[in-house]
Amino acid sequence: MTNSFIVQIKHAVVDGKHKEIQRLVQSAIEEKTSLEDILNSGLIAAMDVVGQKFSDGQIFVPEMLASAFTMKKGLDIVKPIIKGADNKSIGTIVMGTVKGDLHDIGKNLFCMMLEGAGFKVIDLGIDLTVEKVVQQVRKIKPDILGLSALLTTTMPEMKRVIEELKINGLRDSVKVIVGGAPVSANFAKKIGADGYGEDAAEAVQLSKKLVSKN
Ligand code: B12
Repeated sequence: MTNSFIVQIKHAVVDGKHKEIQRLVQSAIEEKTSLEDILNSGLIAAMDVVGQKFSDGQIFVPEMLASAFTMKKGLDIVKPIIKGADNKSIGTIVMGTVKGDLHDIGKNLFCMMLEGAGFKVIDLGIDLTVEKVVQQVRKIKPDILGLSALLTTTMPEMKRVIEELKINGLRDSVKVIVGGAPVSANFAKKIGADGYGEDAAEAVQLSKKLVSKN
């Protein structure tokens, strides 16, 4: 069911009303709206509208930035609740957005949900060179490496990372998962990744499955 807070949250993100978003998310939580609804029907649904408006030429980068900023402020309220109490780590995951790509909202959301599920998450950030990713995998020795890309032009970087891991003899020591709006299960298979998650919830399940096979 979509309640009025969800509708207001969605509108606030679409319109970039960053001053209102935290009060709205807080009120929705107080009214016992599920976090899943706040995220999926409110915050995330808003970004789809923003993307469509951008594609249609109704808005431009500054408006998209304002929406992204508002979304992030909304996520800041949800974050401590999702992360929950201190859990014993069920595995280590290194995450990052590939070279040339500055989109990090989806990655950050996935990181939050992984922490909530008990993973130790090391977020390397955005615009990561292949060399930096490989160097961090060598140093941290994570169970999983997660790569995010939101641009069709940056997706090939994921393949480059996998190839470089192979060249450095590290490919068999880490599971590689990929995601982001333009990425698909088919693409993941084609570049030799170990998995793909369409959204953060599915990606957490995938990550759990991958560490349980270790
Ligand atoms: C917000 C936004 C921006 C913000 C980003 C701010 C930020 N800090 O992230 C700003 C304004 C900076 C921006 C800039 C640009 N953007 Co932009 N942006 C978006 C927008 C509207 C929303 C993205 C988003 O946050 N979605 C919400 C999150 C929650 O979803 P998500 O990222 O897909 O993540 C989920 C899953 O994919 C998955 N997931 C994500 N990562 C991972 C990783 C793993 C390992 C796994 C398993 C799962 C997983 O879990 C997440 C949670 O469920 C999209 C449109 C869209 N609907 O995608 C365009 C969009 C991605 N942008 C686009 C474009 C073109 C650009 C620019 C080139 C615009 C320009 N002319 O400058 C620049 C590029 C900058 C760069 N070098 O990266 C295009 C890309 C088109 C294409 N075919 O490549 C889109 C699709 C808009 C459009 N419809 O045209 N953008």
